[in-house]
Amino acid sequence: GPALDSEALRERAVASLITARDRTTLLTSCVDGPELTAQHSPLMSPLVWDLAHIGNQEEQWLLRAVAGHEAIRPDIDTLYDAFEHPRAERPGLPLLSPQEARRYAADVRGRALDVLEGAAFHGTRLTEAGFAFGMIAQHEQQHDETMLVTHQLREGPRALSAPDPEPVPLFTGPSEVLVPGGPFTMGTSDEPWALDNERPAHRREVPPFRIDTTPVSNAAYQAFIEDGGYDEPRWWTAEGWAHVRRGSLTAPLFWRRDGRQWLRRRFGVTEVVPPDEPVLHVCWYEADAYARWAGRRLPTEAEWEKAARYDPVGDRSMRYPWGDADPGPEHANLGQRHLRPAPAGSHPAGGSPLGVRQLIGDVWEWTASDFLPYPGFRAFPYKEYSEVFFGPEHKVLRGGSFAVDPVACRGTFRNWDLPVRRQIFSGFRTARSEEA
Ligand code: AVJ
Ligand code: FE
Repeated sequence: GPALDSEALRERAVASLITARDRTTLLTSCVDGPELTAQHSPLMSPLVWDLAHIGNQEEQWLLRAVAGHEAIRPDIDTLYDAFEHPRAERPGLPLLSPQEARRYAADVRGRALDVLEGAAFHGTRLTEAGFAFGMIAQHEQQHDETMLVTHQLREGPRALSAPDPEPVPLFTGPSEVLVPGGPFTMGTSDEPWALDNERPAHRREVPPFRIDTTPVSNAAYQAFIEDGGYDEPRWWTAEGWAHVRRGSLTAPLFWRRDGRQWLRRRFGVTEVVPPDEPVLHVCWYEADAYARWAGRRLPTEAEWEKAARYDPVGDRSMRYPWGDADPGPEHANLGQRHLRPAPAGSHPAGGSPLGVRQLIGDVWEWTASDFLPYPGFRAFPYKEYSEVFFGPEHKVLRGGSFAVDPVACRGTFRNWDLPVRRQIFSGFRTARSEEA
């Protein structure tokens, strides 16, 4: 891992907190008050809930747990406890108003920066290497992505805009890459801000397999639709087929057929589905069915991570596909710089040593795997971050989307969700076992 001294870590913590708050401010100031308190979908919280929850988590971890401060607002903790109130219930709670929520989050932030200035970065596990600060910056960025999902679900005119990614020539390289079999190191024990579920580093045996060079594109997914993929039970698991029938699914979320072409609504603007862009807003069942139709399968989580981190020359696991350097714009489409994934085949500089592209950024990639603890897992700093979600009901997503900030994205980073979810920025790539 990177050996940063405590001053560099402190600077990184300050910068990460500021970047996160700038984004939170953008996402909660580009619509007016009633839109912040409205519920745009029963799947999501009102934006003003996310805002105060961000402040409340920061208060609990940086002010109370790290610095031992008294609670500023002990009365609001249960309102912003995600386990007390499911999302659908949140608009009915006596939430802070947008103005109160902004003031509260800003008040907490001012005190947190004071704590950060004087914090010893060695000492308790929570402050070692500034972990608690990195955890809270990642938490805010994760809610910023959640708020961006809410913006995508919101009806009404465009509120956000960003330049489109650079166009690239149609990708004509090999469609898949052979990853040699053998053990590799999965997870990490030395990335300072890695979350509990990414730990510890351990060896995994992975048989040889082939994986798509790029994420599956809209054009490829459309071929599955046009071939009657949604009408053919044989491509679907039993649960997936029941889900497709129940919900009358015929295409990714936000798609609409218009004669011979498909349109999609993206952040308040309708456009023709761009053929070269990675497919977005598919659930695990759709990804799994497409893969079967294509004569392939989803990669396991271990396969995905080996494709993303394994350097066959050095026989070691790297932080990212391109090496150990932090992500730059040349490597990956991250950080909501754009409001869409980059075309399939973009970012050759972010490719792996074996030539797999776009593993980081663009779209979250569904894997075949259930969300399970690594051998030697220890919940830290609280069971409700990861441990309570382990089990077969959640599938793992890897790699991060265009809406993920670099602080919350690593070759080891694990996301998870229910197999029916598709409002998230989810796509996939496929794989197949290499015959011995
Ligand atoms: C890791 C994205 C599944 O949003 O539920 C936010 C992150 N945990 N607050 C989620 C999280 C607590 C989590 N995911
Ligand atoms: Fe949260």
